[in-house]
Amino acid sequence: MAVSIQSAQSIFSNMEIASAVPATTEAFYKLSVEDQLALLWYAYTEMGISITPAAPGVASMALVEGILSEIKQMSPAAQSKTMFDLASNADTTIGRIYTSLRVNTKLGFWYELGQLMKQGIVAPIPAGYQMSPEATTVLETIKKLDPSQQITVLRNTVVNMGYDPAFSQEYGKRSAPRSTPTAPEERVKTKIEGISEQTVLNYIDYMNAFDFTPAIGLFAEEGALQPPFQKPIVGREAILNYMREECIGLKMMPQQGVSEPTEDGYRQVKVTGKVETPWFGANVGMNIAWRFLLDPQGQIFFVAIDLLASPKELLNLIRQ
Ligand code: EQ3
Repeated sequence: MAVSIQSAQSIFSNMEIASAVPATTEAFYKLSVEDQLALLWYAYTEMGISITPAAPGVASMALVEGILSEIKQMSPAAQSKTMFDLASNADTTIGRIYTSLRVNTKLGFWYELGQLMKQGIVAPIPAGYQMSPEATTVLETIKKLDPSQQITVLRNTVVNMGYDPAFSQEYGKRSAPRSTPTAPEERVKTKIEGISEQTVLNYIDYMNAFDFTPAIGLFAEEGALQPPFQKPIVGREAILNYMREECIGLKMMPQQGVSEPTEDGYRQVKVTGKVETPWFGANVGMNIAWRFLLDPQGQIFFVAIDLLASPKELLNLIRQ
């Protein structure tokens, strides 16, 4: 059988991924927009994981200063309506600006709004707001998730706000700005127990240095990268845009792996380890698996990144 992206998706599929994340996200979207906003507020204030203050450095906040000061000057009712419009994907000027922002800037925008809500400058969730029983159930579910799953739910809801959320997912359609890679003397060479494939080691090193152009050179021309709970992003240009958009500030700490030949000279490699986001730093180490399929030239034909259900999955390196 010829190797395809579809067939590659099932390599090392005998692992438990954090499927509570898409299930909870789906339940979240069934709620009313008022409930969604209130739930996010309670989740954010009650989960007890704090956002790293250094994180706004990864977001181009200059782009949102204008909208933030506009919101600050609005009446409380207009402030609430602005948040409602963003969460309900309404076609407004702010909604359109928001959609054009990079992921980290969207997160930074809400981080700032959250701060302003805490300070009473932006309208809080109305005192005495009663969430529906459905929303209370979703909130309780979120509270029981592990921190990496909680922040993934939070992130996904924020990223999908604004007008025409489908647009921001099309990584091939717009070019993201370049980042400044880490200086060569500051880079650290990755070692992964059980892994000697240079392509995989280089992938981690380039990603940790935010050096995305050589990282993309490790991929086959029509190679694909599949982020957690998403469809594969296909082709070097689209993957490069995705990396520039989503990977700034990530710290990848692979720990161990396994590698074996498959059909037609391909090789499948599974690596497990931790990833930290710039927003939560070492407070939330996400348990991750990378499933690589390398082509006969040693290029990345496919890599899936999965959020694991529990730390015990880090040791699941069974070849399948
Ligand atoms: C103000 C408040 C609370 C209430 C209001 O009513 C509504 C809203 C929206 C509010 C504000 C919410 C806020 C401030 C939310 C902030 C959320 C944040 C900062 C979430 C950040 C999450 C980051 C995550 C989950 C990052 C995960 C990254 C991973 C797994 C990276 C994996 C990758 C690897 C390892 C690769 O090799 C390739 C790339 C890829 C990115 C896939």
